[in-house]
Amino acid sequence: MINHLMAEIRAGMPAPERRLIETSDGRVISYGDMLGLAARMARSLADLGVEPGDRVAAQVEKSPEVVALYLGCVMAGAVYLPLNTAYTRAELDYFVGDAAPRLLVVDPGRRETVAGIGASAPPTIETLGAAGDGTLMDKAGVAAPGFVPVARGPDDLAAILYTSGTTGRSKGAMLSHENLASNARTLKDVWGFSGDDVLIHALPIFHTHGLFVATNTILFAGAAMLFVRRFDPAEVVGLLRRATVLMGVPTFYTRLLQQDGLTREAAAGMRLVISGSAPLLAETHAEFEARTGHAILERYGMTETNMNTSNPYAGRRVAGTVGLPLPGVEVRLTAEGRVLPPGGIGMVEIRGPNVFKGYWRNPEKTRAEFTADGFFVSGDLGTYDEAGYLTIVGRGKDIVITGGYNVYPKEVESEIDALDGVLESAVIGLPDTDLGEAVAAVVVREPGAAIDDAAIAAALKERLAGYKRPKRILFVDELPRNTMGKVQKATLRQRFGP
Ligand code: MCA
Ligand code: AMP
Repeated sequence: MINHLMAEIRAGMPAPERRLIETSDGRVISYGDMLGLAARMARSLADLGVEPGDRVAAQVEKSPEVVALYLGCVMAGAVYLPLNTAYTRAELDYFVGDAAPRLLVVDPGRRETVAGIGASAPPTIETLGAAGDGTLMDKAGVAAPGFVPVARGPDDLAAILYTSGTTGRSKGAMLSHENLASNARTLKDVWGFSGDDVLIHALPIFHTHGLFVATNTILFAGAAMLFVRRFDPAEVVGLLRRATVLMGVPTFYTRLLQQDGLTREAAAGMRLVISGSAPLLAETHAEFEARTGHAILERYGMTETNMNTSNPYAGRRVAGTVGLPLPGVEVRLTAEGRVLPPGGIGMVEIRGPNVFKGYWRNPEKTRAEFTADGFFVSGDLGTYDEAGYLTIVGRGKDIVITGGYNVYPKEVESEIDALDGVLESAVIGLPDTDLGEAVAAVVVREPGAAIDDAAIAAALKERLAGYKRPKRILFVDELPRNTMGKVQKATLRQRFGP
């Protein structure tokens, strides 16, 4: 048996000397370099005792070496578990406890922060730095070359990505080799990728967007990426002349529009500009087209499903919609158990080779989010028109999407409620021109308590990644509730919104 995902990446691979990644400081990593380093990473993982099926968690800064670690895990038959670099130690404790990784790879600067982690089943800890340094790189540097990829079938796991989900704590979405391969294959075809493409890659590589939609699609096409470590609008504008494709979250586009250098001329060599992860305002779409001549192609996906729908590459791109189902992906809308015709508003449900294998060690939650006929219940509300274009009109799940990151209000509320002086809180998303939505907390103090916003903000800093922390903390005497006792978040959004 072959290694399903690696075999397909190899099949699309151009000559080994062709460029895969170029970094902002001019470092070039060819396909040959990448596969060679990935094989030595795989050998190092095996030497460290990582066996097929073991989880390898990584909280590391973006660099080409991280791509080699990801591919090394795939080659070794391990399950890659990338973690947001913004997570605090308290957040890491949860992920390590839940996923029980065999190995945890962190930035050298965070080595001390993770000391003693995973008390009941401590992982081995190695380091990997953005400058290509760290103990794992030392090991890979002297590892024997020519690792033969471990046999893995289409249904074997390649990755677990944690998602905020609809209820409860963050859950690990189990993604198989074929989940990832089928989506990369489809996106390469429908978006017309070839070996001549050059993608501006300014996204983080610990989420679906930057890792699978961007990196896997490029690998399948044998194309190249200009790696920008953190999105910097001026740098991205400067790179447009050397690139053919840009992928980003809506905040990228609103920030790019503030750059004088964003002109028709600067973007003349581009063939495609893609947005996803959060709703793109029709107004941003129109402004971007007026400035550059490019109609942004919006698509829709989830951690659990990779990509589901996309506006067409050749054909009408309709602003405000997320386009048509991708080939091989079934998308339907339901309400009260009935499948809806065009025009109705209902729950978006998805079935196809892209849909994940379930939540890690959580069969009950997995069962609860699939229908009897195998559709995944997305938690998004949508409607589609006669031509089949889907529009996401809202979310059935209580979630805030800020700058493309999802924040689960319950998690933030639990942290705030645990503070002395706080009786209860409600976390909501308020419209924000830069981030789409900004996290806000509405807090009720305990009688007589004097806790203020600065004290709450300081306490949360220890516990929550920055993007989850409220941009505004507001105080009220009591939270509005309906007759069932449920907090009326819509009322709060109205009261504190613009
Ligand atoms: C950073 N901060 C944020 C965000 N990012 N606050 C709210 N929302 C955010 N998204 C906070 C930091 O904690 C910090 O706060 C302050 O803002 C400045 O941090 P900095 O790192 O300088 O921020 P930035 O460089 O301006 O980042 C904004 C960004 C970034 C470029 C929009 O968040 C980003 O790259 N987002 C992309 C997310 C993404 O890849 N999503 C895909 C998920 P303090 O000063 O208090 O410390 S995959 C997905 O959704 C699905 C499957 C799909 O369809 O793709
Ligand atoms: P996550 O899997 O947690 O990264 O986020 C997936 C969620 O992001 C989806 O369920 C949608 O709510 C949202 N999303 C992704 N792409 C879009 C889009 N183009 N328009 C609106 N919402 C989107």
